Order: sequence, then C-alpha cells, then structure tokens
Amino acid sequence: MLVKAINPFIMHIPVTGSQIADSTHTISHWGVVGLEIETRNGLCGYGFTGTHAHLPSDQLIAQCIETCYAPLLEGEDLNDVNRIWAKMTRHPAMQWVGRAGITTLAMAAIDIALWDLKAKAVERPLWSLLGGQVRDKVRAYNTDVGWLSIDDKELVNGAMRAVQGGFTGIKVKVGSTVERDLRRLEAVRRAIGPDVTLAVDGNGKWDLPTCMRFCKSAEGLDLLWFEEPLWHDDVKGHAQLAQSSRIPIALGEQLYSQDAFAEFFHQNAIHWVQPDVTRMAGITEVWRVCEMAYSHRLPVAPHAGDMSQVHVHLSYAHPACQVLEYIPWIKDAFTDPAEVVDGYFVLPQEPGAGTTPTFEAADQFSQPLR
Ligand code: 0YR
Ligand code: MG
Repeated sequence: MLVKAINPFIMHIPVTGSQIADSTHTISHWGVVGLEIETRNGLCGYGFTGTHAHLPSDQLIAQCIETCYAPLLEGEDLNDVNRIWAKMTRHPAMQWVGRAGITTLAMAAIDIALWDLKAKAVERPLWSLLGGQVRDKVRAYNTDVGWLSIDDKELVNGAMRAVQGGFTGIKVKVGSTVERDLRRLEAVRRAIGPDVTLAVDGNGKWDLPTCMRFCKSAEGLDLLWFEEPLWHDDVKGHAQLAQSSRIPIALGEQLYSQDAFAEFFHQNAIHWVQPDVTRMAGITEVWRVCEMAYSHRLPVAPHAGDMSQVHVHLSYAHPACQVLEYIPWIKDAFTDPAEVVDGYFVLPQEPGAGTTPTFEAADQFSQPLR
C-alpha cells in the first residue's frame, strides 16, 4: 500500500453551549487538525490531533504534517506502521527539533491515519486489528456536565440528567478555590448518591499544599480519582501527594512519551493511567503505555483528546483499559461517531479507526491551512 497524496486539514468545531472552562482554559471550539492519506489502491485514511482551536498553532501542526513528515511516507509500505513510526521519531532533523509539542502532535495524526488505513485495508474495525474485543462493554464517564464555568445549580442538574440518561460515572472540574470546589462536589455527591462514580480534574492548576488541603477534606466523597492535581511534569510532587492521601491520582493527558509515564510509574506517583493517542504520537505509543500499565497492574482510562473516536477501539482491545471519557463535541463530524448508549460505548462496526470526517463537517468547520 503506497501513498498517492497527503492532504492536511483543520476543523474548528463548537463545544457544548458557547464556551466551557476548566481551571486553566476557556474554549469555544475543539480543534481537529489532521490529514487524509490517499493510497494508490484507492483507500483514504484519516487521523487527527486535538487542540484548543488556536488557528496559528493549528496551522503549524498542519504544516509540520505536510512539509516535514509527509515526505517520509514516500515509497513506504503504509502497512508498516511501526517502522514508519520509528523513521519519523528517529529522523535526525526532526528529532533535533521534536520529541514533544507540535512535532509529536503531527506524528499522532499521521500514526492514527496509518492505523485507520491498515484497518480499512482488511475491512475491519480497528479494535479487531488490535487483537480483538477483550471486554463486553466499555463504560463511559461524562465530563461535559462538570465544567468550572457551570454554576452550582446547573452542575447538580446536569449531573442528575447524565445519571438519568444512563451514565454511571461523571467528572467534575476543580481548581478554583478549595472551598468552592468542595461545596460543589458535596452537592453533586448528595444528588447522585453513592453508586455513581465521581472523579475530579484539576488540570494542573494547584500547588502541593493546596492539593493536600483539598484531599484531606475530600476524603469522604469517595472520589474515583483526582486527575492532574499538580503541574504535568512534577513527578516528585505527585509522588508526595499519592503518599499523603487516600484519593487515587490520575494523570497523563499532557505526557508525550512512554518515558514520561515510566517516571511516574517508577516513583509510585500514578494510580490511573491516562494516555491520549492525539498527544503521544498515536496509537503505536499509547499501546506501549497500556502494556506498561498492564504490567504494573494499573488501570488505564484514556483521555478524550480524540473525543473518543479512536479510544473506543483501543478500550475494547486492550485489557488494561477500564473506563473511557465521554465529551460529545465532535463525534457527529465523523461517519462512525463514538456513541454512548445506557452509559456504555457502542462497539464500532465500520472498517477503520472511526476517524473519517463527514463531507458536511469538512464543509462547515474547515479552516485555512495558511
Ligand atoms: C478543556 N479532560 C480534560 C479540555 C480536557 C480539558 O480545556 O481540553 O479540560 O482535555 O482535562 O480530562
Ligand atoms: Mg483532564
């Protein structure tokens, strides 16, 4: 399978309501920056990374795909994903400027497009190609009801609506003040009762003393995890928090490599492992992190930078994956959307990775490449 053309794209798709906020970002759109790979035998593969829809940096990613990595696919058998991945990461010029950031996000999009192609070539959904279905159902938890921008009353109402709609897990953002966040969480826990899992996400805003104070008061809330309590690269801080609190630590959505995860494993600084195919140079590297988590007997809960299009396949195929984040913003822009029914993700049936955009979405949401 040989490349015929590579066509980058940028889509900006609105979030629920006019905007949402976590502790560090307020956004109105999700950026879907990726590529179409056309093959000489007439197939099209699609992959993308996820951004906060900042056009100048989205254009850098698209240009990196087009001008730096696309030429490396020339003449390659596109089935050889691992080899192409190694070629991209070890390319002397790219390694010098890369290993994290825009270059890795660009590689993520390409790796996902290659897996999409590989699955389409054998006319199977990606989960089948990754080794088959290893669990009956993938449980979804809803993040879209828990933004910091949602006021206290609507937070409780939204959580209740999600539970009535079948969700057995929700996540609430924290990182404003400890007092406000605790008040909101207590109200949510009272409303949803003890049987729905409740996770919190700080998006790396607080320092260690603030996290310790929060955890001490939050111990009665039966939290599934405290996600990104501290700055993303602070291994020692997470290890200290993990030691001082009984609330499990989740992290990984901003880590770029297997090596970055390895540090957290080695320091006992992580309980829930949250890699993201759109951040970590694709499915190829995330699979390695899942294997590493499995060998440490730690659960994986992928971060929905792909809004679950690809992670549904991964979660059905890898035994370490326990639960998957659900945010519905971009799903309807794809021909095979990531759907949740009665609180569980539907097993995809279409060939590929679920990354083929609809014509309507391309038409409606496309942004200029330059
Ligand atoms: C909004 N999920 C997250 C969104 C989300 C962020 O800034 O990007 O909250 O990625 O932390 O777990
Ligand atoms: Mg998060």
